[in-house]
Amino acid sequence: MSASETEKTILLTIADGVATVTLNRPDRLNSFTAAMHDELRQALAEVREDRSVRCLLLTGAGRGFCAGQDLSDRAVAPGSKGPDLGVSIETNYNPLIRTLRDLPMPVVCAVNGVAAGAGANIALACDIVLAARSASFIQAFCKIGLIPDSGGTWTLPRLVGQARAMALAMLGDKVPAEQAEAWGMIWKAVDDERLMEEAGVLARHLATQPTHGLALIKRAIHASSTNDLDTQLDLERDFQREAGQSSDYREGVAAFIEKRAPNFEGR
Ligand code: T3D
Repeated sequence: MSASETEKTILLTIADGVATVTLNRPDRLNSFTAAMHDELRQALAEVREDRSVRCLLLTGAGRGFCAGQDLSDRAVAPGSKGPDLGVSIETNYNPLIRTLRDLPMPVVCAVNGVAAGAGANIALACDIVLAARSASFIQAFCKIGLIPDSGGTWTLPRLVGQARAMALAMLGDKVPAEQAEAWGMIWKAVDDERLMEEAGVLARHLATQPTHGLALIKRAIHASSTNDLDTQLDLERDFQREAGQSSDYREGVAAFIEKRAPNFEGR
């Protein structure tokens, strides 16, 4: 890593249609400062603007994925009037979760180590989550008198059910990667040394697929969380109509009929 890279709190590389964003404060387990939020916001704006990018891969540098908010980034002295955390959530964490969710492409998360507090819920907000076997997920908020944010109170019960979500949020217990997989919290736990290779293969595969169709799948699955069946059936009709107008749909059908591999352009 070059000297300038060690100073950046966010690293962004783009290759083969995949933007890789690395949280880069390894000595603080990639916990978020205000500056890191700013850099991540800029990086994600760049990803969104770059038409060559068809998949985002999010990971962390060093032994942790992300330990949530950097608890030393602001003064919280006993007896003092606390900071307005609502401002922090409104300015930084909520827009981040909305950006990951609204990005019109698959977002893969490679959880390379512990994911705690907002770090856990940022990972769980991604579309496909792989985790190193040694990684873990901790809803650490309750240990400092806070509540799960970054969508945690919405995402967690939907992924693991209310009983587990409630206990995890109130106890702050560590969920090892294999347990997270068994509970359906994440897609897959993989051997530590294979994590980045496997995540890279997955991200590069997704970047060759019908991106517009995948973006519609993402929106439809998210919408299902709040829609009733009738509303969802109408949404599927509308999205399928839109997908059917894409050149990737025409290419997919042509490739099937001609018994060849499709060449999707993401349009
Ligand atoms: O505040 C707002 O803006 C509202 C939003 C809040 C969102 C949140 O995320 S609140 C929750 C914040 N996060 C936490 O409470 C987690 C705190 N960290 C931990 O509980 C532990 O570090 C872990 C369980 C994640 C990992 O434990 P371990 O034993 O593997 O590592 P460690 O030794 O605790 O941490 C390594 C270093 O990173 C250590 O520094 P040192 O002693 O080597 O100089 C530690 O202080 C530092 N570190 C870890 N997490 C944070 C942190 N420094 C600042 N903030 C952190 N969140």
